Amino acid sequence: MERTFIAIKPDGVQRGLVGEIINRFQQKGFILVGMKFMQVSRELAEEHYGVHRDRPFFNGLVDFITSSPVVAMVWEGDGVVASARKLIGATNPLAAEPGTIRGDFGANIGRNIIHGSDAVETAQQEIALWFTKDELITWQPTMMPWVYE
Ligand code: D4T
Repeated sequence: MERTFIAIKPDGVQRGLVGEIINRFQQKGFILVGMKFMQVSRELAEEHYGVHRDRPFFNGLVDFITSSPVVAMVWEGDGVVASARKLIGATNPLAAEPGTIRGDFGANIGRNIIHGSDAVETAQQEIALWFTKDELITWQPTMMPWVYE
């Protein structure tokens, strides 16, 4: 089944939104397969956001992601990559729909609470960057027949 990489950014952790965010993914029916609370190194942050290296906000973004702990997670489910992006909402929280995580809790693009992989291939790269294989657990929640036909 498909997997995606999700990170609750320093602002989401500092604002006490960890439980709320995990709840939304659980209630949707996705399966948690990996999770860790971590202080991100500059090296990891620069690699994760490498695609933005030449953008004006890059240094500020790396400063922000390394400024305070994050919760890194891997979630599994049919279509989880695209669906997680919908649960998260638009990059700019001011444009994100109410009902999405950013729409409900954010007010600034530089403090947008959560990251989610933008494509299946990116998800595979990000999962490999943030997690070792033995940190991911393949398991079958007993609720599965009640979520999937
Ligand atoms: P992430 O990658 O954090 O999930 O965000 P998105 O996938 O929704 O958006 P992105 O890659 O375009 O941006 C990465 C990250 O940079 C911050 N950012 C972005 C910023 O501070 N200023 C900006 O102008 C942009 C475009 C927010 C998210």
